[in-house]
Amino acid sequence: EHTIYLKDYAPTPYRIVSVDLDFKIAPDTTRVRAQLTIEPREGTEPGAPLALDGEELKLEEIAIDGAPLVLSAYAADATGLTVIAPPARRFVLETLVSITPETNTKLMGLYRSSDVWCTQCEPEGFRRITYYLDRPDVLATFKVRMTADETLAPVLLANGNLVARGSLDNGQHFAVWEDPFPKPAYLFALVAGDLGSITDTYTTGSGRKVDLAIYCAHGKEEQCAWAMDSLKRSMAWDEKRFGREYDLDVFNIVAVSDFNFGAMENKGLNIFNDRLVFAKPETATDADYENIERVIAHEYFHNWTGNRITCRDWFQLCLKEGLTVYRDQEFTSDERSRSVKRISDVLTLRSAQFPEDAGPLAHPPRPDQYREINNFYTPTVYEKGAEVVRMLATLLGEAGFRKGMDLYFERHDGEATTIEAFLKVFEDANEVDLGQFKTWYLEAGTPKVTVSDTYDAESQTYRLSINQETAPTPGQPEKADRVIPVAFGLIGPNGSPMGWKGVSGGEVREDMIVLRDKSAEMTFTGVASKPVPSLLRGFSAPVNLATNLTQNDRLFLAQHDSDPFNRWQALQDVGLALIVDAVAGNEADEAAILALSAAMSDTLANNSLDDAFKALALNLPDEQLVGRTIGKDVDPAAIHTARKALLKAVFGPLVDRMYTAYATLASEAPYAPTTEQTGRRALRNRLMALMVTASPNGPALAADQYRHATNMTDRFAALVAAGVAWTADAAALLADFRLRFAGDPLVFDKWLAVNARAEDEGVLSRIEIILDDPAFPKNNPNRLRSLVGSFAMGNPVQFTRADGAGFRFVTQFVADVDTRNPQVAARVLTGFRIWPMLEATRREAAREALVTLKENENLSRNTSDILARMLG
Ligand code: B3K
Ligand code: ZN
Repeated sequence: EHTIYLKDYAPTPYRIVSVDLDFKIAPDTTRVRAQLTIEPREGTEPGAPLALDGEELKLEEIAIDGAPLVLSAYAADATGLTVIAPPARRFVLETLVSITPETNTKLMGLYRSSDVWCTQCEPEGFRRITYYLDRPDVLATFKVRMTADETLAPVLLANGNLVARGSLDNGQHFAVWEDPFPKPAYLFALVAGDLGSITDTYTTGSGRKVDLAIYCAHGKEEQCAWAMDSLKRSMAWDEKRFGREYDLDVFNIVAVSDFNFGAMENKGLNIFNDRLVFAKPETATDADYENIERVIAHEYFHNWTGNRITCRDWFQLCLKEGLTVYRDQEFTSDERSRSVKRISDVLTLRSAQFPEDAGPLAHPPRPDQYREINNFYTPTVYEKGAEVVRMLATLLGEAGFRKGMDLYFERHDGEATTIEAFLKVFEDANEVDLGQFKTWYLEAGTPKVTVSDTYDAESQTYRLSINQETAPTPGQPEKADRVIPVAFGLIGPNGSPMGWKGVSGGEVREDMIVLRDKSAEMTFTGVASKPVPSLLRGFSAPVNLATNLTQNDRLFLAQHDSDPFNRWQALQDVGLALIVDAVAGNEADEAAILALSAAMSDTLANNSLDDAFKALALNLPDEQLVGRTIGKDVDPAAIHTARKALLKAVFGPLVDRMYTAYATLASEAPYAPTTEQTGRRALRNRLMALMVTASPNGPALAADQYRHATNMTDRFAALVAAGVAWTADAAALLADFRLRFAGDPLVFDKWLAVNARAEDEGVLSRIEIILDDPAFPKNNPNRLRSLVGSFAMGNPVQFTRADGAGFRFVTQFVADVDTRNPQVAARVLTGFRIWPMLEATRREAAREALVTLKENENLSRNTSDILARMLG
């Protein structure tokens, strides 16, 4: 069995000091000549074998220091090349291999996307380009020469700075790029093709002038302006907030149409999925604009957290990913609204990471074993990784956190390092012990924090009892107690913050309880009247919170809490309790429903709240959250019905008010992706969606908005509302949408996603018809994920149909796609992670579909790894 363990980590016996690559790029076959300057590390046994990684390479020549190797001096197989007894000194290993990018449907290594040659190397793609020590702790400088036909590939790009270019005979030309910063092979990149571009410049604080360019398919140049604007703001922000400047003279971004992931932070040459670059008001939504801004920032921030300081091994992936997500979250918070960003991030965490943590694929942010590293680019490594960094910042305070970060850059620049080294800089800079904190990195699972309170009027004492519990996860039956920062406040009967004289029984800072033990009993003295506690403000830790608060307490918080996150949370909690109750078949708590309706009405009317906040507040928790709260024997259809009924009960009485607000929020201003406009559209479209459910006139309103919209945000919001609810005109609107934007693949993705999310019974057969169309692009990850990924992850009722048809459709799709692109297949399959929680009929149907898939003997390592863990 091919399992890799963290405990087995050892440095390679040889170092690669520098790399000289010569690419002869041509249709069908590309030849790569590599000259690797290699030396034994200290302590390496003289003549110890040198084992290089290599996959799908055809070796044509091999030499050491210019002398060809005899056959008995090396061995090559499907996974690599071994030089049996290399010199016990520095030497140059030269290989010539041929590769075929045109047949590379895995999209790892060098491949072709719409005629452009491009690369994706993280994590293990470089070994599909040449023989190499393809692991992140081998850092070398790279010089890259590329030759190609001048007409087919007028643009030739690689990492670093351009040092030479020129014309050759036979219509060929060449370019030479040099990257002075030693880097691991996963950051290597190359692009060759016929591309358009936009350019700009940025001058760093210390006066370095950086040439910026975004390359794209011809005709899309104007759609790159927002990405460029986002890039310049990101560069300025990293200087201001973290003191980090850019370090090369050029920064290039290339947008390609076929890409397994969102984007890639290759040194000086970021390669992007084009959906995260292109934007214009007619075809991109506000959410698209925000996403582009976020990902451009994220990849740029990797230049310091990922590239200058990289990971020692792939177990440390969250060292760069969690930290960089934290940094991009902070960027968006500073550029836009901090509280709105926090709520959206928590929504993402709860919908993407919490289910992972609660299911068969649960793993710690820093795993200690893997079979296929591609399966660990997960919400846990990314989003939970960011939460862990955020907790550090919360516990140390902004200044203490910054001191640690400064030390991190100072101490580890140029290194491939570990989570231990990361924690150590915060310990050293702040003189604290983070030994217990480290548990967050090492253990999977979402802790449950339970709080209850009592008040004694006579002695004016208030008691809070708090405890933590983390359920077992696969391979981790025992859980240690964690350090949990619980930001909090007490609110008095008049709605104002309330103080106390003394507190004992726990670690309480001004506005934060730090729970370190299994439980704590805190006594606050001098508390004049019974307060309502506001707990876990700003979602100060990634936990599930259970309290003894009544529905009235929550409604009180929704009105009075000074923490916007908890105001939002309080409303959600009231709704959650009502849905859970309804699913359990309990009689409806009419008083609470009325009160929630009134609170929603107040929220809508409140002039001190901004529109984006209201858009998030005027909602009920999503169905999957309800399912997880119920926890076992879940019936997604029953949840769907209960939630819809509650939406009607809460928002039905408000339809007139909502319509008035909807009309008032209309705007004639020309589209701009500003925070103000975005918030306004978000609220207006939220109201429209609510009316589709809660008012008989809603469907007509959506259709009307669809037809008259002047930007994609409004048009798409109407399409989603109609399409998901599958209103009477949904099919007509979808048909119009498809025709209106025929020829724009990114808009086609939107169309696919709405089709996939329709909640009616007919959805599955419609998806099958779309997929079976011979013209459907069966190898493009964006198309596949928009259709089948959206179905498996975003249509819980139809995916989990009791007859098992949804499950079977997805496993059959996975088996088919797996033969061409294992990464896409494995990712779609993770949609099954909720199966153990389902009620018996659905659970059995899911299990059967998975077991049938397992009978397939040719599954990729990616898919069989997910499948094996899924079945436990
Ligand atoms: N580091 C890349 C992810 C590459 C994924 C490979 N399966 C993008 C990012 O997180 O910035
Ligand atoms: Zn990243």
